[in-house]
Amino acid sequence: MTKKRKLLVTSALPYSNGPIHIGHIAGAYLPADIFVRYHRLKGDDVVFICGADEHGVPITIAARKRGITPQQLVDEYYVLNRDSFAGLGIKFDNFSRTSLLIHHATSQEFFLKMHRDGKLVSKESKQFYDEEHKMFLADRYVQGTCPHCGNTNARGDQCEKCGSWLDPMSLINPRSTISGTVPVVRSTTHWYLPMARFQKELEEWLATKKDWKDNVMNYCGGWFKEGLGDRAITRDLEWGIPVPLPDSEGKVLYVWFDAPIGYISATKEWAEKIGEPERWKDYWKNPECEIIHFIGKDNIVFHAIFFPAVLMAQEGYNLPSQIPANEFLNLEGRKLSTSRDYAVWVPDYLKSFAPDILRYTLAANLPENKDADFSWKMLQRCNNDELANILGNFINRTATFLQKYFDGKVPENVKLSADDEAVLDEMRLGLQETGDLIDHYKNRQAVGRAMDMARAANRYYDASEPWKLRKENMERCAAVMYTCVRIIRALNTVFFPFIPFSMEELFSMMGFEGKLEETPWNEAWKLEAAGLKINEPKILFSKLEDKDIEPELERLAKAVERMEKEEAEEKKAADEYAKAAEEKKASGETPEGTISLAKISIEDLEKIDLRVGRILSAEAVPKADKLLKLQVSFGTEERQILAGIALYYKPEDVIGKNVVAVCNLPYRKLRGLESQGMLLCACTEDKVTLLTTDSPEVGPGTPIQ
Ligand code: B3M
Ligand code: ZN
Repeated sequence: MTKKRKLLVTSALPYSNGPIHIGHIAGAYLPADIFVRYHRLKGDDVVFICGADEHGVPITIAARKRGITPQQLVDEYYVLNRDSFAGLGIKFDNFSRTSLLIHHATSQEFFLKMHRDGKLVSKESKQFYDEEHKMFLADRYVQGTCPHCGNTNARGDQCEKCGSWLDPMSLINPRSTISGTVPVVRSTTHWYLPMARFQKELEEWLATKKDWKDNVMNYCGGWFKEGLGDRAITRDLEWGIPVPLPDSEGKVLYVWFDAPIGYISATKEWAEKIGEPERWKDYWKNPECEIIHFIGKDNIVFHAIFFPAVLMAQEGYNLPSQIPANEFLNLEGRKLSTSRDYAVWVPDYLKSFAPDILRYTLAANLPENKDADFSWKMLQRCNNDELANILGNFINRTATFLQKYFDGKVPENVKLSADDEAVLDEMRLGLQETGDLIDHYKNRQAVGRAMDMARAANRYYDASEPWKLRKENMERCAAVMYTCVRIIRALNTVFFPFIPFSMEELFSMMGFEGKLEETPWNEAWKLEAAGLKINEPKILFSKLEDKDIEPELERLAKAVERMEKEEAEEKKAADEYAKAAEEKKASGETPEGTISLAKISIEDLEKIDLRVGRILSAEAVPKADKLLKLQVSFGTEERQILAGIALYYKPEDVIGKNVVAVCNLPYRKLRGLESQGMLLCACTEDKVTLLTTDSPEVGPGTPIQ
């Protein structure tokens, strides 16, 4: 008898700002549910935890767009998403919420312990601020023109067009995506977790994980190589868990700090619900328990590095035993896009189709080791060619035959032949091998192995020819039909983790005894069936016609049309930008002494952010005789500017001068040094003169109009 395992299984907490789609299901929910159902049948002690992630900026923005409060928004999605999971048979022991008091208290406790133990540092930084909405802007809420490729919709953290990583301050014409206004720069102070202090312990711990997936290990290796930095764990926002320290008004815990702690508070809530409030410790603080986080690959760093560091900074908590992270699921050959409504949403799906078809199709095509593709044709094929034609066919032919010729009663006192024994042995082996595959997060193979059992069952049926035996050898016929029911009993169990709804139906149709959910996995092939009376056979899987999936294909085709149009528009804008830059370069400079005839609009002029700056320091740049490296203050901010004036000015000549700078040019590199602006100079053939002002009223940062 193998030892029973104690497992705490979690699925990533979905954000409560939108419905669930098939990409979510394939990433973190279906694989976890299959795993949990299997381990329950094995007799292991499993608690399956999830909950809604109800904090974070996207939630406040979505609520604002709809003109409702964040609480109203998360209340709505809590119900919708909980029901989507239930509708698909993803059966958590608790689907909690991070807006609950128990979660706020637990997260604050974690923060306070780290603060008390001196594990946190506070730092001041500069960030864009939206004056209209009175909020600091996370990098991705600033948009502007990419300084590298001219994409006019580059986000502050990254340009999706050219892939460059950006500093939001380097965007040309930055604008707040929330209000559309031009953000200002402000300083703010936050608490950081200095991850470098945990790096050694994390690396040593991860080095012991020999059976973790490559994607997880590779990502972690990459981050370690780069070196872990400080991570801010607080934010300036109104919605979230308040920082539990004096003078922290308007500051909340960063959503990625509190969300993983949600696994713990959700377990606490579960323990309270079952009336054993201390039971959560049996999973989180008992080293015998294995904690398994099912997630999508975009969440790896938070589960394999960040959250473990937070746990290390507490006391006596278990670290995860496994993080089976999945890759992404594409749809009909394209990336899913929630903002462009290119997805299959679970509530929509459930209106027209049975949950098991999606569960089966996704399980058979999970993005376990590489991105995978889902298509409606694939769903139709999985249903028609496999569920209906193989599994359903075997069940159906057995049940109708029994009904017709045995009055629905499973024969008793039969004598099994070597062939009967052999097929039952294949069921034994199939259960064992399918189980091992599930246990090793190989669901694609596991589904295939289970379907092979159904194929073997059909082969056995065909080879035994019960329709002939009925006339020639009734005794053999009875033995074959008895064996077929035993096979169905095994298939019933082996398919239960994948397609639980149909298997529940099958179980009651066959009149099996006990409870399907309590069948011991390893024994399902040897359970007695003689004498059972089966109920009226019914078709478990009906065929999907082309017309059933056509509306779905049409909807996606429309979304593709929309996306292609938008992409073309973005490309056009970028091309125009590139062309304009090219022309500017080709036209050369206006000859000295003549005033340019080309007119620009007042709007063009207003685009240039000219400001007074004070030169704080200056030094020569080695091996660049024309350049001076200057530190220039603009009041709220300091910048490094490289100016081509070294032939005319010595560093000490310019320190303390108030100059005029163009502040919204893209940052650029000169001799490997970044220049974050350009100083205005009067240029003649033999001299470059810095424009300065000595008016006492104009301090650094004053705009010039
Ligand atoms: N809500 C991100 C996501 O849904 C995030 C997961 C939290 S897990 C602690 O992808
Ligand atoms: Zn770019």
